[in-house]
Amino acid sequence: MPTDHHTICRACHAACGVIVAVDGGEPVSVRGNPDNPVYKGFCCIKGQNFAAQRNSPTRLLHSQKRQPDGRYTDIPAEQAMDEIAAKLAAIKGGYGARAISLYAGTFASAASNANSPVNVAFMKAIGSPMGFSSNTIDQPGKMVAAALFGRWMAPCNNFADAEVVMLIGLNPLVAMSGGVPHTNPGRYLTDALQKGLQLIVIDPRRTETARRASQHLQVKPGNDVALLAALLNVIFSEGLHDRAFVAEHMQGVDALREAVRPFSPERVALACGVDAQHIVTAARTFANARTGVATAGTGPNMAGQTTLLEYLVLCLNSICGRWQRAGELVRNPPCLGQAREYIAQALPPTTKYAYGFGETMHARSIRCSAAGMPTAALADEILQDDDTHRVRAMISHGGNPVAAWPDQLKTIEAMRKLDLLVQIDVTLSATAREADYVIAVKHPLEMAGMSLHHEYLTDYAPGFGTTQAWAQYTPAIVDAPAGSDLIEDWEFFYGVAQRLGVALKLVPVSFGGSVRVEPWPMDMQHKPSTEEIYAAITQNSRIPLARVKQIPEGAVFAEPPVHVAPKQEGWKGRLDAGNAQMLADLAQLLPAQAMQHDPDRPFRLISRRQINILNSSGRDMPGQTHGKTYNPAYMHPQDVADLGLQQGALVRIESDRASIPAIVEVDRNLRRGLVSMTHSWGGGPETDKDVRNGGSCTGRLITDDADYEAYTALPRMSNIPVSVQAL
Ligand SMILES: Nc1nc2c(c(=O)[nH]1)N[C@H]1C(S)=C(S)[C@@H](COP(=O)(O)OP(=O)(O)OC[C@H]3O[C@@H](n4cnc5c(=O)[nH]c(N)nc54)[C@H](O)[C@@H]3O)O[C@H]1N2
Ligand SMILES: Nc1nc2c(c(=O)[nH]1)N[C@H]1C(S)=C(S)[C@@H](COP(=O)(O)OP(=O)(O)OC[C@H]3O[C@@H](n4cnc5c(=O)[nH]c(N)nc54)[C@H](O)[C@@H]3O)O[C@H]1N2
Ligand code: SF4
Ligand SMILES: [Mo]
Repeated sequence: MPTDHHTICRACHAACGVIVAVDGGEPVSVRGNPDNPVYKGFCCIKGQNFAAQRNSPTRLLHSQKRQPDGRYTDIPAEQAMDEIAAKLAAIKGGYGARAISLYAGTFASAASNANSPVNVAFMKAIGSPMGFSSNTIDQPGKMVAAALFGRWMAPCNNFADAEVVMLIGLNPLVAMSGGVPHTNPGRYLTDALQKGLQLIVIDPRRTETARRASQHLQVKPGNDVALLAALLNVIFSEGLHDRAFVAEHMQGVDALREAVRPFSPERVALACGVDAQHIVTAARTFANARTGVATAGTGPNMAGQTTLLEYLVLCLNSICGRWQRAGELVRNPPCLGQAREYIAQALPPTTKYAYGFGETMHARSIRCSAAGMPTAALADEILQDDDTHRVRAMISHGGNPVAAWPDQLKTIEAMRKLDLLVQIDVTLSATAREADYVIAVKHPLEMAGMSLHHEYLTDYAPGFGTTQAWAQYTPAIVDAPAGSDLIEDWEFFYGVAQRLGVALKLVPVSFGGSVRVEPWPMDMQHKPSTEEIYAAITQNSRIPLARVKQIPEGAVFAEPPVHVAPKQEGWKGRLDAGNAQMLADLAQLLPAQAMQHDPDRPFRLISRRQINILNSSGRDMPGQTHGKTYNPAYMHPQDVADLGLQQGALVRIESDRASIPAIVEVDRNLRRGLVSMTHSWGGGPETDKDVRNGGSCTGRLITDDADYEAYTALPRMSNIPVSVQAL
């Protein structure tokens, strides 16, 4: 008879509280918990396959070592750590610690909250500044813009209180990421619409979310900065902004007003391919509501100017006063994160730490930004000719560079040039197939877990996070499979540090500043437990971990209620809407605005996500793919017909950088002239012949060193000019 256990799904960052049925020590199924007051029974198709992922025949049960002939053989984890430590010591001795890099991807933080703090401590202990993450190939402008703009010391209007929500290129009903609470977005959106929420969606595709919008601007991609400037222009010229908030808490607003003046709705409407009146209506709807929030997603962030885009989003929210004021209830304070004081006042910009500080990359002379080291420049750092300075080793932790980094061909070349590539993974992923060692790690169901990563979402940007203070802890639900040799991810970093003779100190996790812990020196003689790491990183939490542990199904920790305190006397901090660099970038935009149509590259490839797959994970799960083992190239039916093609046709999609094979599928919800595809499918070019059984990698179409953002090195990863030809 199966027994039910409460746990946290960690198949993505949403941390849903779910129920797993266990039979004979094996997880058999996962379902939502209808009694969960926040997730309300939610469990998406990926979550429903969480047990199947644990039991998957494609899962690695032993670490792997690549042999000279390219085959992989099992290697005991302890021996792998011995050999890797010896190689890292030699590289560090010969070329310095900077030659050793870390790349932390999606599952470095999603699988268990114990892992990231230890990998960060590891890099610090060996003395290498070359720690990278997927954050800088995502929406890095969010952090850079916040540093340039300043931060309100209380949350933005919560979704639960919002009269209007503006979503600029994000699709929460599929991504469970932001814009609508990730804790069951369909349900929250339905309830809010019933209560009268005005939903404005700006997206070239009539997405699942756009279909429920009060207003959908089906724009051409890549014009969102201009569109935001036009929205600001309308709001200023019609005097719809929150004058009192602007006067008391902002500076630079006159400069912003001047800078957006040339962006008339008519002019921008032409570039966006929408009706000018619709832009005016969107601006009025947003500004006239009493509460609300505007949020941008990956689509527009990847279309060229992530920082300027996010800066204007902050300007839009702020001139409309979309921040919580003194006396208001904070609905979603941290639980396992540190208690903090919310105050109705502005922290001034920290421009010095926005971009251009810290370690310099040889490639393109780009430096660290508030979003971290620029991942898109790491391949060049590995490939550079200067033999004494190049990066020679990389530990890739829970990410998949070959599938996810921009410029796949260069990435593969870089992976092959490394003296040492270690991939920490649960399966033989595309990057694992290039690695010298693959460290096989436990599945989340085999590890204790906390919902801390769901709290990080709240801190990510305005419009992210949920409506209640939710927290959950789960013990490991099952053991690792019999006969396996698996470790937790953090144990790898700890084990290698021990062998290198360096001491690890857990440093504050600073994702949006949610968790501040006292540095905690790890005992390097006697290995601490995961529980001790959890205790250390939650040492100043608002709700003691011990209390959260008492309620296995998780709970809302609303008591004592947290309110926003009034502005402190004499406080001078202001949000800066007049950053000179940002406004100069905006001025530059005008001449380039109407991007020329190129007859050789008549289509634009844009990004999207699919509900059943998370980036590159899950493509080997029959319960998730239901036989569709590729990522279609979605196009408007008329475009397909004009090319003389049909649904299911095999085509070559070519950019200025490279080409990929793909399978066409019609999508009536798209604008014409677009190809809409999910990313991170497919392997290298050698897998192209099997596109129907593995898909194709849009990252190969991206150039990482020609068209990139100056502050974060984020290349243009969406709105890529391409051609489409029958194959
Ligand atoms: N062209 C294009 N490229 C993109 C994007 C795009 O929209 N278009 N999006 C970008 C974005 S937003 C992001 S965040 C990045 C993502 O970039 P990455 O994080 O590098 O890519 P993922 O595919 O999420 O990699 C997850 C890896 O973790 C492994 N894994 C799965 N479960 C576990 C586990 O429990 N433990 C461990 N240790 N590993 C596990 C998977 O097998 C896989 O190898 O991609 C970016 N790349
Ligand atoms: N099921 C599932 N969930 C996921 C992921 C996944 O792979 N699968 N990935 C996770 C990750 S890593 C992230 S970062 C989040 C991302 O979450 P989101 O940012 O919500 O990602 P998408 O669902 O791809 O939505 C991007 C939207 O931008 C639109 N778009 C493309 N180009 C433009 C443009 O130039 N302008 C405008 N206005 N819109 C444009 C696309 O049509 C698409 O609808 O999702 C996370 N959640
Ligand atoms: S949204 Fe994410 S956490 Fe929730 S069930 Fe789906 S995969 Fe799991
Ligand atoms: Mo992402």
